[in-house]
Amino acid sequence: MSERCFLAIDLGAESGRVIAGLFDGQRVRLDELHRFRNGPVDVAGTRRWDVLRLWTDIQDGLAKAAEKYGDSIVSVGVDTWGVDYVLLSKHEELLGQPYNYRDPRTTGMIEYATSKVPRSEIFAATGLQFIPINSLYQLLGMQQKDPELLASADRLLMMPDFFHWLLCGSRVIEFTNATTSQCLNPVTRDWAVDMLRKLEIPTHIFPEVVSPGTKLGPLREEVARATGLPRLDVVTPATHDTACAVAAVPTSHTGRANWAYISSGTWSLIGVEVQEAILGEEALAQNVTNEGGIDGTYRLLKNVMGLWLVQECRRSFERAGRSYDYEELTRIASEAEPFKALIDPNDESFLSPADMVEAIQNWCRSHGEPVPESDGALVRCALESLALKYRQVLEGIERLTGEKVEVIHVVGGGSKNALLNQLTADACGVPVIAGPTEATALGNVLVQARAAGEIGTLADIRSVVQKSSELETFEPAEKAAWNDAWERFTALTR
Ligand code: LRH
Repeated sequence: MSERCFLAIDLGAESGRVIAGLFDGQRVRLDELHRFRNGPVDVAGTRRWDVLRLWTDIQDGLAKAAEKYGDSIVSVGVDTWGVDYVLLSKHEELLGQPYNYRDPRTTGMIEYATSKVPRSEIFAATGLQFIPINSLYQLLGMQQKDPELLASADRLLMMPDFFHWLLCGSRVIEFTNATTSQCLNPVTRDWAVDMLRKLEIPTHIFPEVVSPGTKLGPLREEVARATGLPRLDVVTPATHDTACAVAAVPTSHTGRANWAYISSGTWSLIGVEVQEAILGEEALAQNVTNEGGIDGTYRLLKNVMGLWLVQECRRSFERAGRSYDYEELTRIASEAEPFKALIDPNDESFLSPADMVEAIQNWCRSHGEPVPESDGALVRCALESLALKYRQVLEGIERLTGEKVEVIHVVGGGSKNALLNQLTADACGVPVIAGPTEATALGNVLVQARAAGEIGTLADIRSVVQKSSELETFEPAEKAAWNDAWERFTALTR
C-alpha cells in the first residue's frame, strides 16, 4: 500500500508543530514540517496564550504541508494540553485573550468550590483530581473576577476545539480533552450539569461532546485558499495530548494495569490504563484522576510537576547569564552529588513561581533539607525528587487497582532524558522502556488513520507504534541508597 498522509497539529506548552504522519498500513513515519515557539505571555499581572500567533504559525505549517504532500493528505487534526479553554460570543466573537492555566486567578478556587459542593460530590460527578489548573477553577476565577465576560459567553471550546473551529467552523468539544475540565462526567459523557448549576456556572456554554475520530467537516474555504491545501477533512484525534501519548504506548498488553506510563514533558502524567473509572473513597483520598481515553479506556493517573521544574530552573540560570541546552543540564546533573537535597515536586509553590531556583531553595530551607546551590545540584534535586514522586504515585495506584506494575513506559519528549529514565527505574525498582519521544504526534496521526478505516483497534495502533519506534530499556540498579532516599522522601512529603 502506498503511504497516506495525515497531518497532526500538536501544540505543547513550550512549542507547537505541524507534522505529517505517513502511514503505509504497517508502519508510520513522521515528518516535522514546522516547529514554532509557544509559552505563556504575561499581560498586566495575568498569564495568557497568544492564540492568534499560534494560528498564524499553524497556517504557515499547513502551507508547507500543502507544498510537500498536496493531494495525498487525507485529514488534519489538533491536539493540545488540557484544561484551557476559549470563549465565543453568540456572534462567534473571540471573548478576551485566552488564559494560561498558570494564571493566578485560580488561587483559592478549590476551597471556594468545595465550600459550596462537597469534595466527594465533585469527584463523583467528574472523576478528576483537585488541582487549581482545572477549567472548573478557571471558570470560577473568571466568575469572580470578570462575571460580565462569562455572562456574554455563548460557547466554551477547549483549546484544540478552538483550533478546529478556526480550521473548519465546528463548535463541538472532543471527549478526551473535555475530561480534563472537571466539568464533565467521564462515565456518562455528559456535562456535570447539577454540579455546575450549584456553582452558578452557566451550563448553556458547554457544547455537544464528540468522540475521538469524529469527522468535523472540510477546511474553511478561506483557510484552504490561504494555505494552498485542498478542502480536506478536519478529524478530531484524541485532542488531549496525554490521551494521544497513551494511545501510542508501545505495549502489547492493552487493557491491563500491570504496565504504567509516564507521559513526560512539561508535566509528568503518571498512571495506568483502566477499563472503568475508579471513583471510590480511596481514589478521592489519593487525589487521582480519571481522564477519558480512546475505546472506553480511562487514564487513572496523577499529574506530577514534571520537567517544568527543570525548564524553569533553566530560565533562572539564563536570567543570571548562564545558558544551557537540555543535554548540558542533564550532564551537570549527572555529575552532581546524589541525594543532596529532596523536594516534593507537587508542592503548589512550584506551580508558577517567579523564580524556580529560589522556590526550590526556599522549600529546602523550610523543610530542613540541605540547600542546593550549584546549577547541577538544583537540576539533580529536581530529577531525583521526580523519580521518588513517581514511586509514591505508583504505589498508591497499585493499591487502587490491586495490580503490581511490572514495567514503566516513558513516552514523550522527556523520554530522551536518559538520566531521569535511569533514576526512575532505580527509584521504582522496575524496568523503564523509553520511547517513542513523538508518542503524542503518533497517537494523533494513528487515530486519524483509524477514522479513515486504515487501522482497527487500540491494540493495532500500539502494534504500529511498536514496529515504527526505537525503544531503549533501563534496568533498575542501585538499591540501598534509594531505599534511604525513599524513607527521607516519604517523611518529607507526609
Ligand atoms: C500535558 C497536559 C496534562 C494536563 C496539563 C495542563 O501537556 O495536557 O495532561 O494536565 O497539560
